[in-house]
Amino acid sequence: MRPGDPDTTSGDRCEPSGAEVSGTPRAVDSTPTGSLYDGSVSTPVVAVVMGSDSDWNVMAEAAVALDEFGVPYEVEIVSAHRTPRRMIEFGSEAAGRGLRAIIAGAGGAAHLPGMLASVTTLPVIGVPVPLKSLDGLDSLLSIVQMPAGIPVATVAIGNARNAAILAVRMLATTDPVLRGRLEEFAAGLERLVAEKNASLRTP
Ligand code: RP5
Repeated sequence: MRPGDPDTTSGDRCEPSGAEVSGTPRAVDSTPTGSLYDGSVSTPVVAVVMGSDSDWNVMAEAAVALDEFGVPYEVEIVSAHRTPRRMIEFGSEAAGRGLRAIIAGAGGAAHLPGMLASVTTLPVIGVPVPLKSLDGLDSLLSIVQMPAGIPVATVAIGNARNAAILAVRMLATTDPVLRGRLEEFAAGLERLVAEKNASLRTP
């Protein structure tokens, strides 16, 4: 399954609350060659997984950001409750398949990120997906309150884009080209704030 494939019409999802405001800088591609992320390698290094296709309207933002940074990824529905055996298989095999980070989104009784973290040594980034009831607070608490020893890095409710950027930061610790893209991205954020200040001061 790739971005755009899942049917996002089902479920009782709220609109994504963590979506970035328009005008947020996008990563700029000025890639020198010689990087894992120069476009020559398409083997996924990040998995974007979610409990249901109804999570895709939130999780798609992670895919968009990974595309911006030129990071290959895979997308799959893996449900902690509906496909528990597949979830264990997926988590157990993830590191061996060459993945370096897992972004896991789920809503409500959001056990997927934590359960994946329990069967892999890879970093797991959890995205609390907001449902209609409780505005995602249930999802957030389900993901963030992990027991000692089994961490899940939890981003804000609905903020799958930040999950992807965090994954890119993890990968960039061993890839200077990716680090360069992050620096350009951060510079873009600074420029954006400067532009907003300028327009505020313009009568
Ligand atoms: C969770 O249950 C999923 O992550 C999803 O957010 C929620 C509802 O799933 P659907 O009933 O919309 O398939 O496991």
